[in-house]
Amino acid sequence: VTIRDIQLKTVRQPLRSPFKTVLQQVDEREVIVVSVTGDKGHVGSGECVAFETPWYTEETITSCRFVLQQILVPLLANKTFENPEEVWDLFVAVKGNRMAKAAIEMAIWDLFAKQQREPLWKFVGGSQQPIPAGIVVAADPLKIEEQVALAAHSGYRRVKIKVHPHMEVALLNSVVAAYPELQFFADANGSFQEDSFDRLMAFDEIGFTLIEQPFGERQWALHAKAKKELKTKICLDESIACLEDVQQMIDQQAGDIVVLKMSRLGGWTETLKVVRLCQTHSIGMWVGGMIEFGVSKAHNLALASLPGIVYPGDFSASQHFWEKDIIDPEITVENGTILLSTQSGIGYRVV
Ligand code: OSB
Ligand code: MG
Repeated sequence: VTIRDIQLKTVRQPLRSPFKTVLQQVDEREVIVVSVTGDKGHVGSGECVAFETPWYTEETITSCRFVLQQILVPLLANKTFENPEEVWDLFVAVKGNRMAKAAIEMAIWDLFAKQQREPLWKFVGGSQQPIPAGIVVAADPLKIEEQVALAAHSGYRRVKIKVHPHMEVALLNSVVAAYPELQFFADANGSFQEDSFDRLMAFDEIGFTLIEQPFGERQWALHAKAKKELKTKICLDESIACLEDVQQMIDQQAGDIVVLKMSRLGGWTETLKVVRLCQTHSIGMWVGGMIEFGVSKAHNLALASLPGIVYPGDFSASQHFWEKDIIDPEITVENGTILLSTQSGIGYRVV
């Protein structure tokens, strides 16, 4: 594939309802949609999902726009690639900035799949179909019961609840106990600390399938202690920003499960390396969300089709966050699952 043209387009939309975590409240979302045209006229799409400020990752949508426009687009101009992994090799010249790199790298993977007239999920070796859906409850404690009820009513079978050390265990207990047919995850976004370890122990009896990122992203020793002392599986999200972080988790026995965020890892090439490493070490995986639009979701659905992705990811319907998604058709959840598209590439038209 020879790169003929790269376009960046900013998309901005309010969320249908605020997304509240201990770290930040998100009311509105801005992303950059990357379109890469190849020499045969196919167009691959990627989506840069960095936030407006560095509350979740170090990169911001503004830093990504700069790196994309000034560094990555010129670097790729008129380049020819035999396979999409070569893009990552070219990117070693640029330090860090993985979210910016991911957006354009993923567009090129889509382009390769389209030139081969193959759905992206098959192109990357995926087979699982349909994809189990999962929804996130990120709201005031008073609204948790109502939102879980709504999720269950809408057919979701996996619900992730945002938690923090000061949350009432009794409330969480009653919610989880009320829906024995649902799988519950807890996501702490690093809100626990050494002095709240006993609070974490109190969460162990609730019946969560896993607890995601209890401690800070560099807290390997605390996570290892949690893995040792809790029955509930420990899952790392923010800690996993590159392949070496996964190796660190394995070496230190700091977690049981990895959340895959292709945007944070730098795109498909690095993510596929992480998947292989996790499979070798029997580490469970699932695909995390970024309150993103359909282009990013479509890539993530392809990722979720790979063997080894054994837990349901952050896959809600387009209309959960958005009045109108940027893909056609929109993503819909049927019987708690999402069907993969049989069209080539990401399988959705970008509108
Ligand atoms: O920690 O998983 C997280 C959204 C934005 C930033 C961080 C996280 C999240 C989510 C996923 O929890 C929400 C989604 O897109 O479904
Ligand atoms: Mg998380």
